[in-house]
Amino acid sequence: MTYLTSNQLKQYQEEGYLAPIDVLSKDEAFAAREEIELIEKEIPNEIDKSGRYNVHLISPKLDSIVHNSKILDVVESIIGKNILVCSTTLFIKNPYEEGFVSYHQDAKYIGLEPHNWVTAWVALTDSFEENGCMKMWPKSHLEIKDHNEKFNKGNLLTRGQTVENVPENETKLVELKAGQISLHHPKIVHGSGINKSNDRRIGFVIQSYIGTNVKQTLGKNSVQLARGEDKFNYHEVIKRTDVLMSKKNISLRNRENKYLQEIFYKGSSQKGSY
Ligand SMILES: O=C(O)CCC(=O)C(=O)O
Repeated sequence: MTYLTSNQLKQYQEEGYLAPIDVLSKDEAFAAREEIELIEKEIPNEIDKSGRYNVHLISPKLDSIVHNSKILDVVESIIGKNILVCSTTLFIKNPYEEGFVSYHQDAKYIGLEPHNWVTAWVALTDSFEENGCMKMWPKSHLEIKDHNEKFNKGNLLTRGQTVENVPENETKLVELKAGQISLHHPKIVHGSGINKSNDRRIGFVIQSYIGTNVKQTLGKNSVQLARGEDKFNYHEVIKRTDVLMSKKNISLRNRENKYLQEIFYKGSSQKGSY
């Protein structure tokens, strides 16, 4: 078992994030990338834009990452031993596209309360400054900040949620090798720039691992039990998959993604493309 050390836990609690943590081999990360690229080839547009959510429901390789015991060990150190996974997002930045992520706090719009949850960002390719790795504003997780909704071009967030005036000189790059993960707090301010390299940058984001005591306050999220037991039963439980792109799982994923769209656009008069 590789639970977090007390120093790592202290760093997460004080700074609001922790990285890098070794989880997958390079080959395992590459195999997951290949499965994503196979889905992109076989069912064009299925997993881009608003289809980028919950791909683990149709991809056995992503499913096995979500339920990876090394990730669950470190997650357990933060949220306790009863762990649900409530959804995942692929953040893919292709070379020469405009995709970026404005500075934001996940807890502002995800609806999961209380904040007994943590996000694991899994690098399926190397992720570094030139290809637009994440940037964290350390210690910004102590309070929720105001966000503007910009719906701006290239912004990979649904509504272009933006915390303004983030002091760039205080932010830290989260550079990861393929197979490593970072963990971030629901309230840390984070974002990322565009990919200026010649290859794709692929982050598979488990967003998020939640304690069984966490409710969805803005709508509905189904979950999978990742570890322990659920005595609260707040959410519908859905099955894991061991079949690639099955019709049944594609329609389950579509239903789950509809729920997510309702959460992400709740109270918004405008709809973006994500
Ligand atoms: O992948 C990125 O660049 C940003 C991801 C993000 O905002 C998140 O994981 O919450």
